[in-house]
Amino acid sequence: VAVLEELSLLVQRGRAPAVKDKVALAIEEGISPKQILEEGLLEGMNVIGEKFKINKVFVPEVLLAARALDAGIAALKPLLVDAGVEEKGTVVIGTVKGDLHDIGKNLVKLMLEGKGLKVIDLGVDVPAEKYVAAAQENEASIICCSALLTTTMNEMKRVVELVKTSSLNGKVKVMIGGAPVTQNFCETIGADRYTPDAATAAQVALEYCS
Ligand code: B1M
Repeated sequence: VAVLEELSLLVQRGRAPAVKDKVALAIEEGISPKQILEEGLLEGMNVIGEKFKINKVFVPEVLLAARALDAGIAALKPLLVDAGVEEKGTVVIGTVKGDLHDIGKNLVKLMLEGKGLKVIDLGVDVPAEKYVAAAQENEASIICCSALLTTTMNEMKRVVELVKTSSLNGKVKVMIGGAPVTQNFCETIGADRYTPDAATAAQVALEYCS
């Protein structure tokens, strides 16, 4: 679909206001929010990710693309989140210590809210202790950890260990995700669940809460 290709290109070029307008146009054309997100917005960021890997683009371009992606996601938000749904449970979410990537985490947060779950967002660079303290304070049922770097994903192991040795043991599920995270890694560190994308994470979280 032409409008999705244009959207992907606008994300790659970091054109935040134009991305916002194009999302509105795609909605008007009747394209589903899922398609706009996956085949337009995220596709654009995938291309940038590949170019970043081979040094064809650098941090400033990636930051501009990230800002444009955020603008697009914000424009989609009303379609992804049902207003006024009753809260079904509480989830603590954050990107692990040492890691500043937050686009995936924000997307998971949006989808969780869309399922009627209350989300406590701890932001980025979150140490294991902070997840546990927040889950205790807010009587959360789930901790969601995001990591985008192979060097930071090991912090998830610390979260799992800390939960197991705290009052949360057996009460709180630890869910993990992010580009370098795998099912195998999940089993190795003893986390409760790995999900590959935001929509699946929200679905699983809802099942845990009901
Ligand atoms: Co960085 N970066 N980055 N980066 N960056 C990656 C991750 C990298 C793969 C790029 C590459 O080399 N190809 C690479 C990591 C290599 C590795 O560890 N194996 C990398 C690197 C090296 C770095 C720096 C070290 C670069 C440098 O400074 N030299 C640096 C590290 C900073 C730090 O964190 N300490 C860095 C910095 C940055 C920016 C600041 C420029 C920017 C982040 C901006 C921001 O987040 N606000 C950035 C970006 C944007 C990327 C890429 C290009 C895109 C990531 C992204 O947002 N994708 C990325 C390349 C790539 O991933 N292909 C890259 C879109 C997002 C929606 O996807 O986060 O995967 P993702 O989320 C998915 C799923 O993974 C899942 O749901 C989402 C989709 O539905 N999911 C979860 C995510 N979290 C979940 C949690 C769950 C469940 C599912 O909980 C239950």
